[in-house]
Amino acid sequence: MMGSLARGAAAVALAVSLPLTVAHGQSEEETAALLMEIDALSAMFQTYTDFPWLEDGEDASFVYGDTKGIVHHYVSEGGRLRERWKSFPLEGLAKEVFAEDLDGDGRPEIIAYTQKSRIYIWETQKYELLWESVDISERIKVIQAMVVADADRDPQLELIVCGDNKIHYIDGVDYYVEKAGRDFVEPSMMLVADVDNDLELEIITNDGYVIDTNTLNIEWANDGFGYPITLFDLDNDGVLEVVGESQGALTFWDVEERREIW
Ligand SMILES: [Ca+2]
Ligand SMILES: [Ca+2]
Ligand SMILES: [Ca+2]
Ligand SMILES: [Ca+2]
Repeated sequence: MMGSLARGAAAVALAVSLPLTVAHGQSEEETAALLMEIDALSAMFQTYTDFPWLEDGEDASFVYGDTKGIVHHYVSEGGRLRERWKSFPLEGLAKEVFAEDLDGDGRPEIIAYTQKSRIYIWETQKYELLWESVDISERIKVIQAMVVADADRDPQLELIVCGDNKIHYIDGVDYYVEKAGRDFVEPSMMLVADVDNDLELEIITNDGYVIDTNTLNIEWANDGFGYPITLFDLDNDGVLEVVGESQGALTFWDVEERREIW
């Protein structure tokens, strides 16, 4: 019973982490075949993200970083995959890729960071490089994890970076470090959500910390949430629980009540 719940929840977690955009008007078989193809790719590449913008005629769109340090943007038209763009070889292999609208014009930018702590941002009309973090890479030697979210009081998205074991906010429009925390954390994955129902967002690091998004101080800590982590409202009370996997089993934490609930 435990096993089937764990599998079900894992499927939910996977669906949450891969919100594919598939257009209407395709046959079910075409869609199924395409999804299988994309699933195979997403399983192969850790550095994979859905691209939440479709041009006319496109059924699906995603971005991945390959094992040679090149980022690719693939689209599917009529059930066929086509590479729309690829980057130059990055300084280091991409550790993670994101597609988020940083400048608020409706169209996502492609964001990648590498094992050599270099961050790249491209716009996606002409794929011009908007930023390469040469200065910040001199200051931050190792980027452990990144998440893109609007976590502070300015209306734009921030790049929330754990670099050299401290949380940093990098402005998503002007690309400077606007805030840095002092508490030591060591995540390989982070999430941003209101997990304690105080109407303020928290940063959740998979190594077990819940961090205030204003002060960047640790609010609560446990021995670790596991890896990967995701969010799921298990008890259906409208507040997300933190879900983490360790050694094949899922654990759910209610951060509001500061306890494990499953
Ligand atoms: Ca944009
Ligand atoms: Ca913001
Ligand atoms: Ca909160
Ligand atoms: Ca809940």
